[in-house]
Amino acid sequence: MLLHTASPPPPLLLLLLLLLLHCLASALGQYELCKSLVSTDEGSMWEQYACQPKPATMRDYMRIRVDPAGITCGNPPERFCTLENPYLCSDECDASNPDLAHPPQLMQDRERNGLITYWQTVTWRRHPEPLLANISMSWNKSLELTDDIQVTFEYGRPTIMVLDKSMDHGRSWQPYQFYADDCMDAFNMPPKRVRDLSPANITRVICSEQYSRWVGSKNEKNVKFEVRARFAVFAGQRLQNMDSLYTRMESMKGLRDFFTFTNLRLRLLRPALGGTYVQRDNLLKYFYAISNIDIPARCKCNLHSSQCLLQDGYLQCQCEHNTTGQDCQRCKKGFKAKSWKAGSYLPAPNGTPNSCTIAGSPSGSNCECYGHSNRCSYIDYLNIVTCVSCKHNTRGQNCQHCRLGYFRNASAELDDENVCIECNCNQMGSVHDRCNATGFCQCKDGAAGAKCDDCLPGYYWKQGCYLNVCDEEMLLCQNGGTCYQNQKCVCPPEFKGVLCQQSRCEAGKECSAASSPRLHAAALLLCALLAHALPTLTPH
Ligand SMILES: *[C@@H]1O[C@H](CO)[C@@H](O)[C@H](O)[C@H]1NC(C)=O
Ligand SMILES: *[C@@H]1O[C@H](CO)[C@@H](O)[C@H](O)[C@H]1NC(C)=O
Ligand SMILES: *[C@@H]1O[C@H](CO)[C@@H](O)[C@H](O)[C@H]1NC(C)=O
Ligand SMILES: *[C@@H]1O[C@H](CO)[C@@H](O)[C@H](O)[C@H]1NC(C)=O
Ligand SMILES: *[C@@H]1O[C@H](CO)[C@@H](O)[C@H](O)[C@H]1NC(C)=O
Ligand SMILES: *[C@@H]1O[C@H](CO)[C@@H](O)[C@H](O)[C@H]1NC(C)=O
Ligand SMILES: [Ca+2]
Repeated sequence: MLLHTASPPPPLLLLLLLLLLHCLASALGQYELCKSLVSTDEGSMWEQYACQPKPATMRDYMRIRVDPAGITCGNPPERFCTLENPYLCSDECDASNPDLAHPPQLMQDRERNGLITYWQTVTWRRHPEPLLANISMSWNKSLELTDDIQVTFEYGRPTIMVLDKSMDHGRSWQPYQFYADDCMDAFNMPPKRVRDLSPANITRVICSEQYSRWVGSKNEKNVKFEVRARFAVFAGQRLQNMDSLYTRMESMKGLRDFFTFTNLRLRLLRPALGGTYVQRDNLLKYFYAISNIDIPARCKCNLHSSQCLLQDGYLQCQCEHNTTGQDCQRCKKGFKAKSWKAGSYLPAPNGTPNSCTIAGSPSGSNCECYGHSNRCSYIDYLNIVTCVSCKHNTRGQNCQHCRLGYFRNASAELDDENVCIECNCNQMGSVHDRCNATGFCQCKDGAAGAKCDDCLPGYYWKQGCYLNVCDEEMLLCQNGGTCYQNQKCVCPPEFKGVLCQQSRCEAGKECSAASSPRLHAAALLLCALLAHALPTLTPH
């Protein structure tokens, strides 16, 4: 590709190289080349660049789903009218007749010969119950918008609608933009246009009235989600300064994510009315019909791939830079000398590839550290190479073990930043702060549970586990005593002992007069007897 056979002085060579690269980049469009073979005095070598796939029409790859069941018209067949001429009710929808059916796939087909094909819902015959429909689009792939989303409505645009997006394959959703003919009324949001947004709040979710007002069903069919206008805030009106946009993508938190999605969803909440109110005597003119959904986007490959191909029915980045994964979001096996990083748009024009490096390459020094260390050192007297300052709570020659006090997450890869989980042993209940390979701590006597923060039966917790002094089964407090938190019996005044088993009068001492009257009497009797016996026992 780039061949330099002569040998000009190095700075000039570098300059020429940069110049050529710049020409190449502008000829191809920016970031379209992941690498090129450069020949130097020492032989040819690959140069690596940040790269991304070309934008594509993602309509061709989307899976579309319409809810609720039965919202698509034609089963049973029905008639519908038009807003402009409500008494012209000649159109018919019949799911069983291919010429009269309006199934969801007509939102993503390629229309030929100017013939418009569209998905259509049932009419609003159940008015005033709302006419609701969801259109969910999924790709099973992270994508980045490159231009406006455009949804084409036949027979009028909805008066209320929400565009949602998901970045995690539909597990969680967030609103992308609200659309209404009256934003305050529909969503309690002030109406905004993208041009009202400043660079700092360009990722704000707004409610737009621009695409929901009635202008006639033929005059304006499109509802847009403006991407171009948002790009223009940084790149200029004609997007002539894309470098500036790419710089922002790197520096402004949330900007790239704003354009990223795996799923989209249109929530249609109220159809076009053709005026301000619903005419109850002709509900057959209210319905939704969509002929096309355009989604210009590119595969998100983290700047590690310039190609994204359909494989086994799904889009897949063709990863370079020794990365792998659907989005090139991991280093390939054996290339984990340092942590994975996305490529960077900076510095312009070619960016930084942030390639994964082979265990054995100079920066890896023949020592795999699973991405937990960037440095290795050679220990002379042991004749080994070892990773230095393992991070992420790892240790060992290859950072392949967890530090004491941590254990390995068995379901995480060894190069995962979170592979080591803190043992979290309870200080009071455990012998020490280390745990075994499944996270179990070593408990002191009486303690239990994986973290030793619990007690065995027969023990109570008080900054550690102690044997029960009393309980409700074996170690009952006696003589009316009550057991306080398994720690002690609270005895009535005249008893003592651990279980209140001992009378305070026993052994004849400390028997106060106020104690038990019955005992008191017995004691008196004993004294009397003794007094009586005393003279006879006394030796004369
Ligand atoms: C559309 O999706 C939203 C969010 O999941 C859900 O609450 C709503 O019930 C759905 N509407 C229909 C008509 O299926
Ligand atoms: C998504 O795509 C991946 C391959 O890229 C495939 O393994 C997986 O099964 C797909 N998921 C779904 C839900 O289809
Ligand atoms: C965006 O910021 C500008 C000025 O910084 C402000 O005038 C405008 O109201 C903000 N827009 C939104 C939607 O908050
Ligand atoms: C990726 O690994 C291959 C060997 O499999 C090597 O030839 C190539 O130079 C590596 N690329 C980068 C960017 O490190
Ligand atoms: C262990 O790793 C898996 C895979 O990365 C992750 O889903 C899980 O949450 C991790 N478990 C814990 C306890 O961190
Ligand atoms: C860790 O200790 C627990 C409880 O003693 C035990 O069930 C488990 O098998 C141990 N795990 C390993 C890997 O030794
Ligand atoms: Ca169509």
